[in-house]
Amino acid sequence: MKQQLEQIKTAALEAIAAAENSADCENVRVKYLGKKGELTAILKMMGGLSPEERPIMGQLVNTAKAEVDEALGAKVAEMSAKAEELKLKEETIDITMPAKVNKTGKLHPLNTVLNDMIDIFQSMGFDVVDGPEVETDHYNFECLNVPADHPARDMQDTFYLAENILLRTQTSAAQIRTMETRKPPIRVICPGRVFRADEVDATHSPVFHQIEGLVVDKGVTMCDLKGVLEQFAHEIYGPDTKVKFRPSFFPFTEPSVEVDVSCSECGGKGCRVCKGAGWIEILGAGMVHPNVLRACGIDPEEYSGFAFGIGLDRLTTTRYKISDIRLLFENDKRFLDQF
Ligand code: 2NM
Repeated sequence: MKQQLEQIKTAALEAIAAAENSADCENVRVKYLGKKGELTAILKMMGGLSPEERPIMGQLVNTAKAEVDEALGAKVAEMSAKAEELKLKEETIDITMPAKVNKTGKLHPLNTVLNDMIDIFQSMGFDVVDGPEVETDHYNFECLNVPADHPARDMQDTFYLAENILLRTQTSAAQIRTMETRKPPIRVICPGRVFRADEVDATHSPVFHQIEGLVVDKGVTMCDLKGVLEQFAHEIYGPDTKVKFRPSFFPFTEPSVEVDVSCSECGGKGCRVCKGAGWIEILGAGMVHPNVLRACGIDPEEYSGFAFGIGLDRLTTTRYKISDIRLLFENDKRFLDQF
């Protein structure tokens, strides 16, 4: 029996030495130390021994069990230490690796110019209002005194989505909605995207941006229009900038004007930027047509107003000397990174 015990112990210790993972260790434990294990079995066999032999044998079995148990514990500890070491190795951080650079975003040049414009007009008491890009024929044309046979209403010039539903060709529709919902005095600007069925080239895009302004109150005159636009031109182009009104025509204003500013590049002498004219056309404006006021429920006998429309894209390309409007919409990072 002693010999048998020695054999079992040796086999157990060998199995422990050969164990490669925790499952192997567990198998060894069950096989030798478990309830039905070999060392446990030997204890049970001791019933056949004499009373003198029994305690001696009992002692031997217990010592063997303790030895195996200890060897197993040591093996398990060794394996978990190894696993820990491996894990640490795998998770080592290479502090010599180049750092990840956080790329910070910045404003698109159109938004930089727009924010400047908003600052200027807000400082003169204008609110910024918004409106839908998909509009009805009613708000985009009817209320603006644009007659049914006007060429702007043609399919060739306007993107129609359905009968009487279109992509707004100007942000005036938002101003009409403002006049319907607010009572004078009204002072608003409406910046936003507008759409026209234009061929794309260096100066035209079917999607572009406008900032339209509107003031309605008692006793508003063309002098107020000129004062506001002069202030705007001085802030954008410098305090020596001159502003010139030329007669023009828009269905929604009467009288209507095109507004030129003296060329900020040459001061009015004539250069490449102003094509020798000394003046640069920057916007259209006028006194709101009585029919437009009436369409919005405002009595033209009591109130008057002025309105203007500025092309944001042109303002941006001239400010940054961008040669092609398409660059503003392609969003090539190499282009945008320059601003
Ligand atoms: C322009 C030129 C002239 C304009 C008119 C209106 C409204 F809604 F009051 F009738 N908003 N904007 C207007 C006037 C726009 O763009 C070149």
